[in-house]
Amino acid sequence: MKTALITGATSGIGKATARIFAEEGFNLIICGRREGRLNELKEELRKITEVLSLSFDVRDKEEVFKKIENLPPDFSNIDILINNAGNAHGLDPIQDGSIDDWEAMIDINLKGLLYVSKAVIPGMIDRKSGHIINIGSTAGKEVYPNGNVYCASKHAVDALNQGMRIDLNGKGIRVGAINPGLVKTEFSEVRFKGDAEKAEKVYQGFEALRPEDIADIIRFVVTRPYHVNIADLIVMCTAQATSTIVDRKL
Ligand code: NDP
Ligand code: 8X3
Repeated sequence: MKTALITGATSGIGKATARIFAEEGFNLIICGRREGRLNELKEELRKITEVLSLSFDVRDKEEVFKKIENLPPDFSNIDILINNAGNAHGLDPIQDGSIDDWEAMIDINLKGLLYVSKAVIPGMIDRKSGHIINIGSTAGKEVYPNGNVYCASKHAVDALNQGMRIDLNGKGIRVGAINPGLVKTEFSEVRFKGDAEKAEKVYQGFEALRPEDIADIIRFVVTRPYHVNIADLIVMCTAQATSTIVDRKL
């Protein structure tokens, strides 16, 4: 049975992916900072599969390596890594942006993804098998007003997705990215620091993607035959054409 490690499994896309992977019967390592949420999800999913919860902040590199290098034997061979943990922090013009927000996005979306990947990849190389899915964004394919540093962090994920695929070529490891457009999760609440009204407005007047839509695509990607690697996928809701062109019926 395959073992999948999902970062950012306490909410949104990561949580929906954990649920869909449980249906597939995968052993799950669910990660995030909020232990209470991890425990709740573990309670729910352990009825159908084996689940281990690992609470750590992806910014804390010592913790990332300690947790991933000391997995119990039943979970230590990670077949699938979903690099999903991440968020936007703020939506300000570059001249007004908060340095704390910039650092959070670079430390979580980029450096955190690197730490987790570095902890997981050696085992995949030893076993000559593995599948890494990097959750990028349309913000990694284009830049929108005030998106500056978030877009930069996701462009970096796009570059790393390509770089990982090149460097791991011939080692039996599949690497690919899924780049969603607007998905209704806690993403905008985090971006606007808990301002629920502002967050709600992002998704007003059209039917945004749901986290389950992305999870379903991730399921498709990981269940292709071994010789098929979906290298890079952009997914938008029907109402969205680009980051800034969204057909809102307001
Ligand atoms: P959510 O806010 O719903 O989920 C974010 C997840 O990331 C949470 O589980 C959170 O867990 C985890 N996370 C955030 N910071 C850290 C950290 N420092 N250490 C460990 N885990 C962390 O957002 P989404 O589900 O929408 O986002 C998931 C991914 O999808 C992100 O990479 C995002 O950039 C990307 N994405 C989202 C889109 C959208 O429109 N929603 C579109 C395109 C891409 P916890 O707080 O418990 O640590
Ligand atoms: C999330 C999509 O457009 O809010 O990455 O940046 S967007």
